[in-house]
Amino acid sequence: RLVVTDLDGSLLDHDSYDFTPAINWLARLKQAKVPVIPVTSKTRAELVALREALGLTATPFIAENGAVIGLPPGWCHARLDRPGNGRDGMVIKQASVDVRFIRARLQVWRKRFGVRFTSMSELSLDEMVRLTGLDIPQANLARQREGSEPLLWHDDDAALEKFRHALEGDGLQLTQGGRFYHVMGSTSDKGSAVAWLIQRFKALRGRDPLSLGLGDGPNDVSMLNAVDQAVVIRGRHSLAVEPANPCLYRTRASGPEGWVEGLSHWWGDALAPDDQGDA
Ligand code: 2M8
Ligand code: MG
Ligand code: MG
Repeated sequence: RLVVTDLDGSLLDHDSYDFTPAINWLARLKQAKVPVIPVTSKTRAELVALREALGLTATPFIAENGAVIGLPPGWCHARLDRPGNGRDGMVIKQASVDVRFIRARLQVWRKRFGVRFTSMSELSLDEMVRLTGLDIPQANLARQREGSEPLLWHDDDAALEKFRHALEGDGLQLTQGGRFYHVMGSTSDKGSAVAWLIQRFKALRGRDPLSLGLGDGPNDVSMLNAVDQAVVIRGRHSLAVEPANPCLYRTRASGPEGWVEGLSHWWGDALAPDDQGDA
């Protein structure tokens, strides 16, 4: 088994970033040796402290909507990976284009089309704190982007579609999180990163995991299509494109309460204490 999960608005409350309601289920999954893999818009820098707090330091992570994948030693492959190049011997895979290229193209399209947006790198630290509810150190970590750039859109829908189309010509794509739009390489969404990680699980363990995915936003749809069992957590955005996964459960509760509701729906009976977890 394997769990892939969005953080903001899913495992973490959208506003307070609290995950207390999920603590019991996290402990249960740990006991059953089921890897819980954060798949998030957050940066690698933000994930250092968060993985610690969530007790998820031994599992991989997917950061910046699929642009950055981190593999702990237990998930590395002698033939497929170079020796750990990250913190704690983690192997870091950069699956997107460099954020400097993204920022340069954003300037080009703003100038050419006159569209109105503010990218995260243009926000002051104070504005970041006010908009997200993060504290100053956390906001600083959120600004350490490697392969994606969040932005606030101030223009209309027609302008957004024109902008999206122009980015596609650059090999970039636009996806929507809770507060921000995110621009990244067109091949590096959450779904592709999760599919890659499931292949890695198979290469290491010799069998396919039963995978469960949870998310609340438009940027989670590709991930929810890449897993065996999916949970759409009640959120603030309607999903413009609905997941095509036939094994889909929609929660009534939002945030971490919805996360618990979704896990209980699919695995409530299946995770007995003696379950070895990786079946
Ligand atoms: C941004 O991500 C969220 C994800 O839903 C959003 O789009 O609203 C990212 O900048 C992330 O790095 C940051 O931690 C988060 C804070 O709310 O916002
Ligand atoms: Mg979310
Ligand atoms: Mg499978």
